[in-house]
Amino acid sequence: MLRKLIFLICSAIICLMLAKSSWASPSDNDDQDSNEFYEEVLRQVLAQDGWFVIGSYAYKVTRYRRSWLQTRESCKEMGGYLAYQGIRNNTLKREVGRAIIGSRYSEGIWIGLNDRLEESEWIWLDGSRADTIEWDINEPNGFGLENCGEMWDENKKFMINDEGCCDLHQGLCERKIAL
Ligand SMILES: *[C@@H]1O[C@H](CO)[C@@H](O)[C@H](O)[C@H]1NC(C)=O
Ligand SMILES: [Ca+2]
Ligand SMILES: [Ca+2]
Repeated sequence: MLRKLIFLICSAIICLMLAKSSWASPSDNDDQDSNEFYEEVLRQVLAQDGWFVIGSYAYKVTRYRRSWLQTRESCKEMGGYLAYQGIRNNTLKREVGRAIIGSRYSEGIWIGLNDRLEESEWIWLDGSRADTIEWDINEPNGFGLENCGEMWDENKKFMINDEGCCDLHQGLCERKIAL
C-alpha cells in the first residue's frame, strides 16, 4: 500500500515536471539568451569606448569643463545622461567614485541633481525627489546661488556639494545596460 502511494506521488511529480518544462515556450528562453547576449556585447562595446562598466550601469567622465546645462548636453551626445539613476544608491555612488573619480579629479564632477526650479527642493534629472543625498559636511551651503549638484572626492567619501550651475566642471555620464 505504502509503495503504491509513493509510486503514485513520484509519478505525479515527474508528470508535473514534464508538463512544466513543455509549458515554458522555447521562444522565452531564446529571448532571455538574446537579452544576455545583447547586454554582454553592449558591455564590451562600452568598455572599448572608455565607459567604466559597474553592475547594470556604465560611467564616463566628460572631457571638458562646462556649465551644468552644457554638461547635461555633452552626456546626451555621448549616448548617456548626466548620472543619477545608479548613483542614487549611495553604495554604488561610492564604488563609482572610487573606481573612476578617485584622485584623478581635484574638483567636483557634475551629476544629474539640481534645485533650479525651487530652492532646496532637490530633484534628480528625471524630476523625481532626491531624498537620499549624502551631502558633504556643511553642504548644501549655496542657497539660491548654488542650484546644481556635484560629487567630489573630499576625504574619499564621494559626497555631494551644491555648486553654482554656471561654474565650469567635468561631469559624470551614465548609461543603463540591463534591459
Ligand atoms: C545598492 O548598490 C549595492 C552595490 O552595487 C547593491 O549591493 C545594493 O543591492 C543596492 N541597493 C539597492 C537598494 O538597490
Ligand atoms: Ca540651491
Ligand atoms: Ca556648496
